[in-house]
Amino acid sequence: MTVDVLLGLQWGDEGKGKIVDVLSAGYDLIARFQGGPNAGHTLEFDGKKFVLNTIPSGIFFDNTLNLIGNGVVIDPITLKKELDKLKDAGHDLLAKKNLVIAKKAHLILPTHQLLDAANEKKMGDGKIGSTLKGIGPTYMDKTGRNGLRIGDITLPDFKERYQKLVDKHTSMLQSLYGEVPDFSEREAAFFEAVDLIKQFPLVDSEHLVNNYLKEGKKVLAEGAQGAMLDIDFGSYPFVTSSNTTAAGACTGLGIAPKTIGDVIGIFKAYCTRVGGGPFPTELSDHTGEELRRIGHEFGATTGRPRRTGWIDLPALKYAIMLNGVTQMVMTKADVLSGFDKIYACTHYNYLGEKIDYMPYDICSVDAIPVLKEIDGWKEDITGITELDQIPAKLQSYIDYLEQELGVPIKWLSVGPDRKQTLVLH
Ligand code: 2SA
Ligand code: GDP
Ligand code: MG
Repeated sequence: MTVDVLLGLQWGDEGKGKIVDVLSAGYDLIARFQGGPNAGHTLEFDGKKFVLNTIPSGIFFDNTLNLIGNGVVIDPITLKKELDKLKDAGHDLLAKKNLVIAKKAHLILPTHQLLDAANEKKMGDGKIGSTLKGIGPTYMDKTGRNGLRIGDITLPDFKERYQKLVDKHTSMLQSLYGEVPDFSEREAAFFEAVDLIKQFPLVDSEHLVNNYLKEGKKVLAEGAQGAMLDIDFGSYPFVTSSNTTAAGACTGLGIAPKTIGDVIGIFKAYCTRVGGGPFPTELSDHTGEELRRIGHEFGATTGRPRRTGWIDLPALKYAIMLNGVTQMVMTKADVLSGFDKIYACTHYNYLGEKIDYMPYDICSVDAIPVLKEIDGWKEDITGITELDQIPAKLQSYIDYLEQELGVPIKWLSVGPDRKQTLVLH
C-alpha cells in the first residue's frame, strides 16, 4: 500500500482540515507530519465546528487511527486544551484510543514561545508575522541538536533536561533582550499537560506507519500550512520552519519516497496569506475586504485578518511541481458567487519582463501580476449536491484551471460543512 498526502498549495488555510475529515472514512490512519500549534484546521459537521491545532483531522471516525508524527512540534499546553475541548464535546480521545503520538516529535517549551515573541519584536516592521507559538525556536533547537522530544517525558531525568534547555533560553533572552518575562504559570501548565500526554500511547511512529503499509492499510498524511510557506521553497524568510511539501511527509513520518501514492493538492478559488511577506495578487482594496468578509478570512489560531487576493497560477504551478500533485481540491468557490468578474494571475511583470514562475528575489523585487479577466457566476452554490447544478461560468473556471495547471480537480468544496463537497471526477 502507499501513503497519500494531502497538502496546501498556497499560503495555508486552503481547507485542509475540512477535506481530511471528508476523506478520513476511507483511511485507516491519518498522520500529521509537520508544523504544530501554528496550524488551525477547521472542520464542520452536524452543526458543530472544531478547530484542531496539533491533532490530526481524522479523529471523528471511530475506525481511523490518528498519529501526531515525528516531524510535528508539540506544545503540551495547546494539545491538552484541544483534548479537553474535544472531551467536553463528547470526544474523549483517551477513551476512544484513536490518537497516538510519535516519541520523536519535538516539544515546544514555554521559553520557545518567549523567544519567538522576542525575535519578532526585535525585527520590528520586517517581522515574519509568526503565530507566536514557538515554532521557529523549537525547530532551531531540533536542528541545533538541543531539543527535547516527546519520548523524553517518560525519562527519570526529564525535569533536569527541561531545566538545562530552559537555562539556555533564559540566558539568551537575558542577553539579547535584557529581560526574561515571568513564565511560572505556563511552566506549571506545561508539566500538568505533560502528565496528560503520558497517558497516550507514545510510539515509534516510523514502525507503526510502515507496518500499516505492510498490512495493506490505507494511510493519509495531513500537511499543515502550505507549499508557499515551505522552509526551502516558500517565500523565504517569510515562511514557517518546516518542510510543508510532500518531501516533508517522508521525513516527518519515516516513510520512503517510493511509498508515496497520490498527492492531493488543495487550493482556494482565490488566495489568502496571513503574516508578512510577498503576495503578488494581494487586493488591498474594497474587493479584498469583500473576499475577507464573505470568506470569513481570519486566522483559525490567532484570529488575525488574512490578506486576500486573486488566484496566482505561477505560484500554484510551482507548488504542483514541487509536490508532484496528482489530484486537486478547490475550496471556497462559493465565496466568489456574485462577483461580476473574477481574475487569475497568469504571469508576473518582473523587472520589465513577463515571467511565469516565482522569482528568487520575490521578497525584494516586485512581481506585478498580469491578470486574466474571467466572468463570474451569480448563483449561490452552497446547497448544490449534483454536478449538473454547477453554474456554467463556474464550470468554465474549473475547466480553465485544469487546463492551465494540468492536474484534475477531483473535489469541489462549496461550503465549510463536510456535506458541502462534490466529487467532480
Ligand atoms: P510560524 O508561527 O513560525 O509558523 O509563522 C511563520 C509564517 O507561517 C505562517 N503560518 C500560517 N499561515 C497560515 N495559516 C496558519 N495557521 C493559522 C490558521 C494562522 C493564524 O489556520 O489560520 O491563526 O494566524 C499558519 N501558521 C503559520 C505565519 O503566518 C507566518 O507567516
Ligand atoms: P486549513 O488550515 O487548511 O485547515 O484551513 P482553515 O481551517 O484555517 O481555514 C479554512 C476556513 O474555510 C475554515 O473556516 C473552513 O471552515 C472554511 N472552509 C473550508 N472549505 C470551505 C468552502 O468550500 N467554502 C467556505 N465558505 N468555507 C470553507
Ligand atoms: Mg489554517
